[in-house]
Amino acid sequence: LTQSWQSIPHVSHFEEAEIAKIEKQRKELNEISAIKITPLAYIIKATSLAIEQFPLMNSSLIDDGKLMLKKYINIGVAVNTDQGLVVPVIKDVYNLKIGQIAEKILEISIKARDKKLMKDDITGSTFTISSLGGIGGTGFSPIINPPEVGIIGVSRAKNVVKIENGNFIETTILPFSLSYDHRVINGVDAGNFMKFIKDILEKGL
Ligand code: CAO
Repeated sequence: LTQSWQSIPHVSHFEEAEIAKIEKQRKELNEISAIKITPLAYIIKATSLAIEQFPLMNSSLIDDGKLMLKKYINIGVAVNTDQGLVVPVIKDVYNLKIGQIAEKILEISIKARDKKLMKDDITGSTFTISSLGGIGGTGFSPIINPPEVGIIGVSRAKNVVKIENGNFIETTILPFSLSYDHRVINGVDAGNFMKFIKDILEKGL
């Protein structure tokens, strides 16, 4: 992380999504699901859909200054353990449904906390997500996980009241951020990528 921070010009972009629709769906799913589905499953799915549209986000800058674009989407998920932070990987996220992603989150976090992660579990990520949503916070700037070029940080959703057509309506707002390598990603691409994720989360999955 020190090397990442010292060698990659990081820029952070902050966004918010109104997630009332997916929160409703998540609560309904949780009533019939054997495992708990958290907002993170939706964010992982939305990110994989956005990466497909913004392939630069799924690239690596290699030594001779060339970019390697990957055709697979593997999402690293930062997991907090007694021993510190580890980043197991959920592979081929693009093909997984929300329930399957939730199962994978549970599986990797149990393995991480039981110190049972194997080499294959922690290698091959193409983009990382760090969620502090279970704890709190309104936004943070995560450090890029090299050789990736972007990382999303998820903060805690909160219920707010908005005014729509003169009426007060309760809704839920999720703050999330992107740190990106400014040698590879420009601000407009980052803004469009985040807007794409916001739109997916707002429309529902
Ligand atoms: N907004 C509101 N509530 C949220 C939320 C969000 N963005 N994200 C999670 N929650 C809720 C969950 O729904 C759950 O609620 P209930 O207890 O009522 O069911 C609770 O918070 C706890 O969620 P969780 O943290 O156990 O589950 P998760 O899927 O969100 O995250 C994991 C799993 C493994 C990523 C997480 O436990 C973890 O380790 N996070 C720390 C990562 C970290 O250290 N990042 C910093 C790295 S430095 O960049």
